[in-house]
Amino acid sequence: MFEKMKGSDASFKKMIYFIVFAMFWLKMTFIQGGIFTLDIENTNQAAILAFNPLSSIFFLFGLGILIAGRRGLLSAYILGSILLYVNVLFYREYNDFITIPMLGQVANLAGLGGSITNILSATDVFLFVDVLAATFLLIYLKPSRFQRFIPKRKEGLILAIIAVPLFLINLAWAQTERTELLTRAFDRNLLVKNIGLVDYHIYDVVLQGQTEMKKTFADSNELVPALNYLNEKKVKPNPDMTGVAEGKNVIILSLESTQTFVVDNELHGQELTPYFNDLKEEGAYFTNFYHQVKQGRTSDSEFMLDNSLYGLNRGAAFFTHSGNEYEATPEVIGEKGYTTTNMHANDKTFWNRNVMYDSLGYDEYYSKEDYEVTEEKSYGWGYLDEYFFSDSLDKMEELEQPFYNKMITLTNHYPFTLPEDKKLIEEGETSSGTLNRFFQTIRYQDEALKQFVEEFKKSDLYDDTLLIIYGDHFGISENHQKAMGEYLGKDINSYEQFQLQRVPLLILGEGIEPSKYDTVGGQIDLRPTIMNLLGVEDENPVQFGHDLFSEERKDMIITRDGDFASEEYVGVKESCFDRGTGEEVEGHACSEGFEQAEEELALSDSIVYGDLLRYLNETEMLEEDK
Ligand code: GP9
Ligand code: MN
Repeated sequence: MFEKMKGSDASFKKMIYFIVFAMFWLKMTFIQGGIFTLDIENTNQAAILAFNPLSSIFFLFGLGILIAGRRGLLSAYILGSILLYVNVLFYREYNDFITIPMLGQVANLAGLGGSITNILSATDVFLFVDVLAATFLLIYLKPSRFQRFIPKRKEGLILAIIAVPLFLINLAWAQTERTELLTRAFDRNLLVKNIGLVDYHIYDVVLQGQTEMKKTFADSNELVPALNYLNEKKVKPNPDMTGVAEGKNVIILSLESTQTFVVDNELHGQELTPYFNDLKEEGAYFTNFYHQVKQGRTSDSEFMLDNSLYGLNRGAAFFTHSGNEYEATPEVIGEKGYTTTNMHANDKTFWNRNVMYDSLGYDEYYSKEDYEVTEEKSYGWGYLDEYFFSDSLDKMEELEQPFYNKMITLTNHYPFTLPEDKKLIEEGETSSGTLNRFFQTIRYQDEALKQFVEEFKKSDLYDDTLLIIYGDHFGISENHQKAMGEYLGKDINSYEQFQLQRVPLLILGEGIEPSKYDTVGGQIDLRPTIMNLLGVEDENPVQFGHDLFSEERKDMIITRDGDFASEEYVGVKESCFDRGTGEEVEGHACSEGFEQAEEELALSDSIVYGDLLRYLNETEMLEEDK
């Protein structure tokens, strides 16, 4: 056949290109579709998966040719194959894809000893058959026999350039399934599923590059403005609350998409959260507590909870800054003898939690693989809350005490769907299906909460545990303002929209007097509040929150958008409102608040982007020397 082709050099060349490209495409498609479990849910997703290797193949092979012609193409083929295979091995062991910060774990693969045989499979040789074929085509078919198969550098350049529109098409197509795919920096399964494994690595390199640049140019002096600012704003925690929960276990229960407006509210004459409505009377309940998350959603709330630093404006710090140095709650109380854990029945890679929890100093993460997740016990996003709760209680009873355990529910997540037999209330009747269903999942979550708290109260843990329940962020976005207005019976202007960002916060435990607090605060304040209750001296001065019980506290909460609520005002998108009445007031009344918001967010960003906590000890020593 090749002999015949000899006459037509151009078509011969095209054929070689075609075979080489097609072999790699087939292999990538097989690995992505057959070895990785990427949960392809519909034909559009399957088509994206089949399309996404193309841009990387053009880029990789084009670059190879551009650098070193025919040999460059072969080198690219071999290197690309190795990259795929290392990921296959890594995936089998960790059920995850390699990131640059995780390269250390790739090295561990070599040291796995006995278990390396578990991740190697005899059929893996088929993943290299094509490498032999490519070597034969590109090396042994000597130019002397086929004079004209000599790829030109220029061709390499053209191929690499073609990769750009291919990638843009891929991205636009993927966005039909997932909006803001790259900026929201979702979990790696989603990235690989949508842009393919090789492009995912390129993305990871770019992300890492940006991070490193910011870090490289940072120095310890940059921490000083933040330290000064925080020193100035410092307030004394409430001494009456100091140590009321000393030595106790802590359960932080993060309720998915739970907003304050559902509390003590009804639909069709039925309470949406009957259990929580009663439970809140048993502890300290905060009525003006806000979420402060942005694109990182749940992960941002976790970031604030443990660091008292703001999340980022773009992307999720959990994803982009998991390699930073932190001095987070788990690390601090871990040193005081606490066992620190997370329980959440989702994939451990979601929000990069498996990596970030290590950075924050958690001892253990019980993720989906640690729960008995079956089809019957799952719906929508996965494991139904009722089962998550009962399994988690069993796990907690086994933990070494005292423990600090964060639990994150899942069922009340967009698109808010439930099996028929779990619907305890009729759908809503507003113009938004999303809001109508949200009422049902909220009601379900409350029932699951009831089962959990009642069981927990009967357990031995109850007397020795502080239970902190909060909503992670909104469930109903601005897009459903009209429907929300229909339900609440009022117009939702920007003030009302801001007030809808309140999420419940309830602190329950011995020593916590049942009371309602109208303090204005947010997730950034959780850490100092918890530390004070535990009586732990938290020496990390870089915290933007303040004890919610503090008498000295100035009412203030700043959102990631730079909006704020203070004791008197709510400042939203440059408009100013009286916080109590919601009346719009003169803009200058809010100038001070906006300025503080801007300054505070910039300082927090400088710390995260510059990885400045690594200089903490150094800077403190300098301060002491003065
Ligand atoms: C996923 C869960 C939901 O594990 O935390 O994430 P979200 O989309 O709410 O950030
Ligand atoms: Mn969430």
